[in-house]
Amino acid sequence: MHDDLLLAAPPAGAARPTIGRISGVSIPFRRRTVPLAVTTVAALAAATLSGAGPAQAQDEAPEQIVNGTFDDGHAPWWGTANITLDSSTGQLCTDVPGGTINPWDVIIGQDDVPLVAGETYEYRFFATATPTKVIRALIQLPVDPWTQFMAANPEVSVSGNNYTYTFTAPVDLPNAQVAFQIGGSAEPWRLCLDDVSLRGGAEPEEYVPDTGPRVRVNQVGYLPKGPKNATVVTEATDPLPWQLVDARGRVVASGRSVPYGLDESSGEQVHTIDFGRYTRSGAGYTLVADGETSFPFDIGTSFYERLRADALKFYYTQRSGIEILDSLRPGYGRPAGHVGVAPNSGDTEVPCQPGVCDYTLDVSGGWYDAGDHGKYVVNGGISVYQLMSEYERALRVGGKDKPWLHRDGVLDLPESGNGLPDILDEARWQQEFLLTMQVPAGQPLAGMAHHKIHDAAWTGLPLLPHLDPQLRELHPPSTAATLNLAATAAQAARVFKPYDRAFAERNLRAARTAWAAAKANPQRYADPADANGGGPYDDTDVTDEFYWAAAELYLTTGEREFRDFVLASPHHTGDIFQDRGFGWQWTAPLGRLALATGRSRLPDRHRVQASVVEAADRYLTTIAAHPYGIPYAPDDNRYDWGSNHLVINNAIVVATAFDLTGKDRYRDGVLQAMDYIFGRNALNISYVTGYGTVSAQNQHSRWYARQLNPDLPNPPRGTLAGGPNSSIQDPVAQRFLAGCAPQFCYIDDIESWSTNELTINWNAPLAWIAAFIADQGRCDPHPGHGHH
Ligand code: 9MR
Repeated sequence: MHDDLLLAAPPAGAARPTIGRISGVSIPFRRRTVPLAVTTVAALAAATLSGAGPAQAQDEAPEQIVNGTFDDGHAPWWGTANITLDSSTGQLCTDVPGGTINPWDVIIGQDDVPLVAGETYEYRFFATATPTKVIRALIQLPVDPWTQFMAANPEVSVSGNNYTYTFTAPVDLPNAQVAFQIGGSAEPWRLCLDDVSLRGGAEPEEYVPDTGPRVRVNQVGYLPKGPKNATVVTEATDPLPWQLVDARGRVVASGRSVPYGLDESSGEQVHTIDFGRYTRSGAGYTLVADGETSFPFDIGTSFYERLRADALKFYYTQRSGIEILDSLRPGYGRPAGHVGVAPNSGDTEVPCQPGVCDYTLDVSGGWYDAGDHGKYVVNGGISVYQLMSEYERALRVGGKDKPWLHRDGVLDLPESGNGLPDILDEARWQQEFLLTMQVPAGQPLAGMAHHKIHDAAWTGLPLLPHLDPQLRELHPPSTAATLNLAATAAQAARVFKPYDRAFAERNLRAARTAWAAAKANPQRYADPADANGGGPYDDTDVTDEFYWAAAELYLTTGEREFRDFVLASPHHTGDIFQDRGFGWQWTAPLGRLALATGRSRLPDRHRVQASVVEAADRYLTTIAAHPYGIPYAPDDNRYDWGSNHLVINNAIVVATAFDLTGKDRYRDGVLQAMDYIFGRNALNISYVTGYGTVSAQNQHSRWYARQLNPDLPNPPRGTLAGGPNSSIQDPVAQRFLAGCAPQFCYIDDIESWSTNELTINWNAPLAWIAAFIADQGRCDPHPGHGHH
């Protein structure tokens, strides 16, 4: 892969038009004029009365805003105490002070705007900003919880734009608030508003994602000797001719598509194309079929080598408690977060929630979980665990050369050069934090782990970590967190042993203490309602965590207690590799995979290995039956929160089968799963930032919040988005995606936290699988087999 292909603007004709800009909205989607037949009852009524079409009807719907033209002063508009409103020019202007933190630190508003439930409104305004700024335009409840009925984040330019939004009021309310939240800028700037209007009876808007060419490929690339598949969205019933075209425009291969019919994961009719017989490396290929030309892609190997580094480097800028150096990750430098420096209140001396404990702990360090500033032991644990597993895999399959993963300095971390492989430096940053979450000796529940530490209340976006003013609290210890700590600490004990005996021993002691504490308190579950300011991560079945922890303790110590526990667990022989994959709530597969690959004298080790291969065979069947080649097809046709990492975790089971057997079909299954992640999907999007012509770039995060503040960066290259989630729990997804077929339940908007967040537990499988595939590109075609 050529760097410039990934970084530069896409070739002419390939770029996705940002049609939404026409109406001043900068997310890439089209507003489609809704045919009269499907307009709302309210709009139809207005149209009938006036005898005109819907467009005219909305102009004639009553105006709800008082004095939106500012021709004669600006009453009843108000501003916060830190600004002065000036309407002397016929617009409403104000100088916005710099040095505020939150959007709501500076507001211009109007109160007492009536809304009628079920009525659809059109909200318009004109705005200029000097210099350009992202503002928040809201129509909301005027009191706590400030429920937003309309929320937009337009980027306002110096020359100005007209903005238009429609929404349907969910409630009757005599006194809604129209608010422009304009705080949060370090520098002062100037805003002017004009023609602010809210009229009832507008047409509802329909969101149509811009899915680009109907020929769907892995936008990053295919391995020369790997499978090469594509999908075409088409109503055609007969096979279609296709051509593979190289960068110079020559047809280098051709054939016919295979009609599939209706794909239930997308609700669309599709064909598949297999061009795997073509094996020549190169950049800038396209695939042509049904009059459409795919986004360009490469045939090569280097992109996975870059991804294994980028996906791991993600963790550096998620670090808490340390300054992020711009020299190590250009564009991402920021002060240390939560080191006990105001306005932070943590994490060096964190109290418990009231009534939970009467000590404080220094729990600084570790990684922020996701787009929030919380740190959660169960999720943080599985994440560091998968990183250490990636390292352990490299130890097993290393081959003749020193594996890349074992080198010091490949990730450019502050610790690079200390003699430890960089991946272990990064893992240690998190593992040290996890150890601090253990209840100290002498305290009630000593040896258990606090479930989590996070803000006492949810904060808004954007908010850099060091500016978070919320009280931080430790939450009650849980059995799940305790076992998660036992598992990772047991693993860390063997992984770090050759490098740092003392650290290894500290981990093993912590693991044993945690195991004993969990056995003494086997059913302390996290409260599902404990979800203010952070996620609950609740789980009422921890038998799988017991199995996983026992497996890790056994692999490290070889002791009989742990072996017997493993052999007696129902998860040791149960059918644990599910369609829906695995994650923080379902950890039995972590134990089984570890036992299948780790060195031990486990009596039924061969059966355990066979169970992994059987599961991989089932995922291969799922891939083969799927027109997008996805190893994830839940029975109920509903995609889960973070579905992309479940796809990749299933691919890890398949990759493990490759390591156990050396059979190409498993490696090929893994590559097909990655085709889906890199753009062979219904939305034609690569879910990894910076990889592919169109990639996710607005993942929900308080500090990579460029969509809200152009002075902040997008997430770094190599960041995985959560992906389609059928339950669409957030307001943006609910507004735009209602009724979505599974693959369409995703929107690359920073406010869509249920479909578009980034997390440490989603990037971990991405890093693991990228390293696995990068290994396949080496001269030795089968670095993996021969270890059973
Ligand atoms: O990834 C988590 C998902 O499995 C849960 O269904 C969801 C609701 O509890 O929470 C997700 O985790 C979020 C956590 O609660 C808070 N930090 C961000 C996480 C990713 O969205």
